[in-house]
Amino acid sequence: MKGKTCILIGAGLDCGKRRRGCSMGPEAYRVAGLAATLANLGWSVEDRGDVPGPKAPQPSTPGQVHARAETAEWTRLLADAARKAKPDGFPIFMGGDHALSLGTVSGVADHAAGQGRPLFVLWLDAHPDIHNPDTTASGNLHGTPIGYVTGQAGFDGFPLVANPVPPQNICFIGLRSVDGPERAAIQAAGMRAIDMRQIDERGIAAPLAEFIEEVRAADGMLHLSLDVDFLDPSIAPAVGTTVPGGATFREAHLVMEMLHDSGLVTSLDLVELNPFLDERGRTASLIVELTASLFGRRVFDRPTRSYS
Ligand code: 5AB
Ligand code: MN
Ligand code: MN
Ligand code: MN
Repeated sequence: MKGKTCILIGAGLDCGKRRRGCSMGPEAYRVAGLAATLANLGWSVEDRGDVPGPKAPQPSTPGQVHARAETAEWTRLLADAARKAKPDGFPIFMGGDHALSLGTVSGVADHAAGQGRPLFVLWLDAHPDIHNPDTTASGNLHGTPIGYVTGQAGFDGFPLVANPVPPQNICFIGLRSVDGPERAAIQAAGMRAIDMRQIDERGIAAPLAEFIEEVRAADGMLHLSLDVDFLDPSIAPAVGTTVPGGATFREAHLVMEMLHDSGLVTSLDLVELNPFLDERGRTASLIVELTASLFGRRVFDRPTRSYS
């Protein structure tokens, strides 16, 4: 993790769906002590403030693509912020809903291409978010970032994706709500999709370790996108799209601890926190604690082991 500098970027995008509240996410992470937590782990922390993107518009008719122009503008701004931050350290994008990843992932992909290294993406989420504006039934663009960054058609008005992420470089973990066109896209591209059943059967460490080894073998950079709904709603209630049967507290920490030990993660999205739906800040605090595990908090040092 480069230079031990991390860069906080507020991305209060709230136009990727109709239910509002994710615009308050960046401030919730600040109040929950994200910067001090990382500083205590030995990182220098630079908070670049909030990207001044457009506000969420009034809810549109269900089924229509919601807030296309606003989301396109956020995509431009956040790709730019990502390209600017990457050479200076480890960017943490404090969302904001998951539509912010159209910008962050495409910007980080441009940076990786400039370094001549492949970009890999780990998507911790109940949903694969691999729609495009033509396949989405809800019209909510927070369900489309993987469609966009892999170069699917249908994103008229959005910046062209200069460096699409190959579907083979993406790993989903935690899936339990997948729409028909999404299942078809995942199967057609042969993507790595770890659903909750696989986690029940194999545990979460073995499939994650396989993916980490692949990233390492390719000398890749790894972008992590953490959707609050990856977690079980009983521990993380502050999200609009709750789906039962999500990752437990320890499964989530183990993922972060293993990723820390891998040394491969170079950028992070924290998305879909809706502080309006939280209970005394517990979801915001949990995400800060998980980020701490990713940035090196541990109980004891331990020797490397294999997960098979
Ligand atoms: B999230 C759904 N697939 O397209 C759709 O929370 C849900 O960023 C999308 O993962 C969920 O509206 C988007 C039904
Ligand atoms: Mn998502
Ligand atoms: Mn989700
Ligand atoms: Mn969601």
